[in-house]
Amino acid sequence: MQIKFLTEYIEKMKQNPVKKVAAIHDLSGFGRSSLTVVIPVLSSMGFQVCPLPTAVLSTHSQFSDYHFVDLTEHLPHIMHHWKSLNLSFDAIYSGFLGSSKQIDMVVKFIDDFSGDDTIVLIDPVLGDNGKLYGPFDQSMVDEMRKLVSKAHIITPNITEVGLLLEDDPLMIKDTDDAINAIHRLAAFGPEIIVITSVPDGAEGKTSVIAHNKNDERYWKVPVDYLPAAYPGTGDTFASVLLGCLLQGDNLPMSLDRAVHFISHGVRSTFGFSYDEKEGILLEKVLPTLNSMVQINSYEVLKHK
Ligand code: PXL
Repeated sequence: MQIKFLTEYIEKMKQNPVKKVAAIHDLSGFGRSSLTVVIPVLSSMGFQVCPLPTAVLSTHSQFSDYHFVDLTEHLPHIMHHWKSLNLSFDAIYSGFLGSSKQIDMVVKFIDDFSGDDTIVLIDPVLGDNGKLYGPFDQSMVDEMRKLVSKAHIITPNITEVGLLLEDDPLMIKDTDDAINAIHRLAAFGPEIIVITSVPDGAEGKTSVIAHNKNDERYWKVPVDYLPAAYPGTGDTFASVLLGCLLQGDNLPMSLDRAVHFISHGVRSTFGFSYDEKEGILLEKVLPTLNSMVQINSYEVLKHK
């Protein structure tokens, strides 16, 4: 009986010994964002990352004069080849897209490459600090709402929430504003909404606020704020969050691990006078990703 079980187990493992994540993001050669953080984070958490690159850039768009190669026309060919290989993924995870035309392609990707248990995480990358990112225009915002409605989980920052809701990109000033925004975003359909960089009433704090429609609970993870803005931390945060969920952690533990990993990365970098545009010193903190959680700060919020 046990031998039969083990044989069946090994047979099953052979089909998918390592979970696969389709990562639909750009490849920026310098500056630690998108695929250059998504791949190391998820690989070191034990997952195979299969990149579907949306654009190739010399650097992310916070540098000036970057070179941008839009890969929109190549996406259908890559998808066609992957389909012929009968691929499916344990997670489909999108971030920065090369053009608004790619949204319909990513919607099709989700329909074509999801299995029964596939997690769909959409990071609706649109902007930060109250502004759209340089390469985008309003069509990206309008199309992004479609993609958000296909997600199980979304991870917007406060600017992206304002843009998605056609509201002031600086509308979220505290936890209550974030909860109100979550009510409005829930109408788009995602089960789990995670809002990052929410200002916290407490002096010198910032929070992640999250809601799970299924159990109707709200979570808050506060962390000390440092006066620095490192591009790519949203990508790192969403990657760690996804990795924790794929490893089987519950939502608040996953939020805790992701928030405190970023905080550790920011502190490790802030101590040097390092050019913020280059991102956090990910390589210094990556090995801590799989160590036991040392700091916990999640709170459950009482809410009607
Ligand atoms: O981290 C978001 C991001 C991803 N990719 C590119 C970016 C940015 C933010 O600036 O420019 C190319």
